[in-house]
Amino acid sequence: MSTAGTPTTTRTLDAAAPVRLSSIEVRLITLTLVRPFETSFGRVDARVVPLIRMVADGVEGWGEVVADTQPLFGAETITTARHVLADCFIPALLNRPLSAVTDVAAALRRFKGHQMAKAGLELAFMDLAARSRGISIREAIGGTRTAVPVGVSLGIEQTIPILVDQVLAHVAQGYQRIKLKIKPGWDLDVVGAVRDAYPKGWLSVDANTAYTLADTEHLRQLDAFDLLMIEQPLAHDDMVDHAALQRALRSDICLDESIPHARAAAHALALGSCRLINIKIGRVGGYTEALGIHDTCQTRGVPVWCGGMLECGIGRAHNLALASLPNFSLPGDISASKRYWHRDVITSPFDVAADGTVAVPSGPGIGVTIDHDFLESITIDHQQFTA
Ligand code: NPG
Repeated sequence: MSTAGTPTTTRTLDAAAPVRLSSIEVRLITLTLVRPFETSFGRVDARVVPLIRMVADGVEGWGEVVADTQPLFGAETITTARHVLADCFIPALLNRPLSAVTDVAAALRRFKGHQMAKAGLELAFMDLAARSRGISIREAIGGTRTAVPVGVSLGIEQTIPILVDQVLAHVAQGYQRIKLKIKPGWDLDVVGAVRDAYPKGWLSVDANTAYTLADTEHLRQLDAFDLLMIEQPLAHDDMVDHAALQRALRSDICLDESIPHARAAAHALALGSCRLINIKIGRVGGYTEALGIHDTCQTRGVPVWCGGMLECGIGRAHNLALASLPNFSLPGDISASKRYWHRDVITSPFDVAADGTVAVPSGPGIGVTIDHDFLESITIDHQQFTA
């Protein structure tokens, strides 16, 4: 399943010519989820989404910041992102030449943390750079797939029968993998009932840090369900306990929250803390680190897959471009637009084909057209920074 070996892909991460950004905008939009989404750390009904738009020489680029209003998945929030963008990161990017997305990473490297805010800028720059060359981000980063295999992540429900109905409905739509959110009190019975209803397909669970090493014996019972993986069972900043747990489990552990950058990925694999890694471009600060994690894993024969953060069409278009890379060999959390939103911010919403794949946009940059009228109608704040 993995695509082991040294990456051989050619990448074009630079713009057609060195870029001097004339403006960077931070826009906040609101979107209400079609169905509330509950994880071990809470329930989401709606998102406020910070979007980034960059302009240089008449070419624009769009990015999305995946921070939430509360620091529950990670330490960042929309408020902290707006602060570091306005007061630290954007001033560091304006009025200097930037040739490639790696220059954006380099200009921001001295600032600690705040990967989600940094990612918004890297994403917008990558879109702009690829558009300036008239190529898609998929082509720019050396993606080899034109459609990527996808799964769906199903939240905690009121009852097990409601969840089982959700599972069967999404299997019928073609999704190649079902991921269940688990937490203490919503785990073994739930996974058992879903396994009975969906005996053969790819099934995984995601605990979002809800357990401790003291739960090892409990978690070992998940081995009976032939899971594709157990995602992030222990603390967000842990690797040592995960290594002990991985030794005790037959199931593969996949790390998410514990991997904020490529160095952490290398450490986790060296320690045996996991056998799989989920890459979220927003969690790791953007393309530079996401590509680094991809390559680190590929070199070691470790498959990766693309995580999701309930992105709107802009962030999801970036996810699709990233997931076109060869070592993304497991289905990603990249569902159809209609699973999240009544109306997406792009003119052609993403859909899942009957074979359980989503097409990677082929137009320049992220390859989607933004629905500007709709975007304006859901905008709640707009800041513009000029050179
Ligand atoms: O399809 O975008 C999606 C959601 C996938 O389960 C998903 N994301 O922990 O991975 C996660 C979870 C999440 C969602 C985390 C929102 C944080 C915010």
